[in-house]
Amino acid sequence: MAGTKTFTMIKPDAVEGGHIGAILAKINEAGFRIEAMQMTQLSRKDAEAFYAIHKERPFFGELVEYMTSGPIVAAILEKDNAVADFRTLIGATNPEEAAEGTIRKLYAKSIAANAIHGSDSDENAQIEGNFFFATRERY
Ligand code: IDP
Ligand code: MG
Repeated sequence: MAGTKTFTMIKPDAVEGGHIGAILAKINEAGFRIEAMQMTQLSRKDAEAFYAIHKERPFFGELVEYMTSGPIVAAILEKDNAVADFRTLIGATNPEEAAEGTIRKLYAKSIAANAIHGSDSDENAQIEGNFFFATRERY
């Protein structure tokens, strides 16, 4: 059965562009409840750990540079079928391929600076949520 939680980050380009409010409104309008939220800036060590799964990919260095370039907003979101429904709401990784009306289509600048993160599985949603919000029992 699909889980009820996912994890997101509003990425540095979208924070810098002034899109936090519009993106949170879309998230709420799509039926997600915000369970935890924090604005923070990732250190290099944080970004390398969060994206460790991508460390062999050619864009890893660029990804870490970008994700540490400014503040992000991390949040745990709750809704039925949260992971899949949130991936639909944010759209494809490459904004040029993202569907009309998706958050990436509206706000992403490039495949790297693509405005928002969404967990890709229930297991990763739990790991990623705990990465930021492990001081309290949430799962
Ligand atoms: P996802 O965020 O849609 O799940 P992933 O393939 O997991 O996409 O990649 C993680 C992040 O790495 C992307 O959101 C994007 O910021 C960055 N990224 C992915 N592919 C590329 C690329 O080809 N060039 C530069 N950055 C990339
Ligand atoms: Mg991914």
